[in-house]
Amino acid sequence: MARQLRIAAAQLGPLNKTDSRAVAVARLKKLLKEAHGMGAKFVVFPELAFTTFFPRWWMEDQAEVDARFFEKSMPSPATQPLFDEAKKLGIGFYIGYAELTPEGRRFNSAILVGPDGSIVGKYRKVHLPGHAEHKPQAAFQHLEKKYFEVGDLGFRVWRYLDTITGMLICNDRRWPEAFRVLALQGAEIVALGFNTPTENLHYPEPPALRVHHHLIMAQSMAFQNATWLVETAKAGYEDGFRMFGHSLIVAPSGEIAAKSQTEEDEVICYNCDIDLAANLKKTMFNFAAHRRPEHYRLIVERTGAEVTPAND
Ligand code: CDV
Repeated sequence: MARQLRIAAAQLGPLNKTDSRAVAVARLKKLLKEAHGMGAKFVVFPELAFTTFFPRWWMEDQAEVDARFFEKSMPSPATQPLFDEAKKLGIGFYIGYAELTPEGRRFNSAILVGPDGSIVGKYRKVHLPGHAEHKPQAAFQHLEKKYFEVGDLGFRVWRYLDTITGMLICNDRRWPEAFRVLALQGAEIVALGFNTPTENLHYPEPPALRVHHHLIMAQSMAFQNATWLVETAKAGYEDGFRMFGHSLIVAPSGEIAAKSQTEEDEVICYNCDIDLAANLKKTMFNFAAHRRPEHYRLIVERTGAEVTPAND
């Protein structure tokens, strides 16, 4: 019998600098209840879902940054109500947060939580975009390289709700290598939260083109890896800085099954046939039959592009 899982993407509208954890958790709980009312069994929340997207600000007092934006434990007294609600409803979720470890290390992390409220898996973001130095001339900063270390847990999948589920975070969605490593471990669902500014920090770019790239990447990554892909935004004007929405549920066929319509709190939901990719995995994307890793060595041996023409 085909496996069906009703999955929701629970998009968050803006969370401003002044919004407390209690405000964020109350909104997340409301979205969780809404998703449950729509029949969802698994809810994907955004990246850094408990606070504003703080890497847009240069801040020098690290102790204050830690206190305001990082979680020293998960769940914590402030975030526990979300876990309690999920357990009460019997619903699993993915959520992103800023993690401060007992050793004082900082990561942009996401966790997979089971319907019993227990943490099943953790992922720490590998592809950190932006810069580490202050750019005072820029309209806003993107300081993920200042505030976080590169994730040290690799790209993993977990047995979860009768599926094989992997996690990624935001900028990872631009790197085919990340998806392929999950697909090589049998990923059937990839859950991903994001915060993507509508404006390009580096050069002028039409907002519609940025959304276009978001859509084509999601569709191609899902298809080429024969997985369901759930991407959930934090969107809207946070303290005046806009981020686009377009939360998505994409089928292994590469078709968009559901898409958000607003830049506010919004739940989208889809009945995902987890076995939909079976034929694709047996034919076109039968990795065992068709992949040629002996010709892919540069992928792991070389980081930046070098011009090395065969006829030099
Ligand atoms: N939070 C992110 O990783 N944002 C990046 C932006 C900076 C391009 C993204 O890939 O959406």
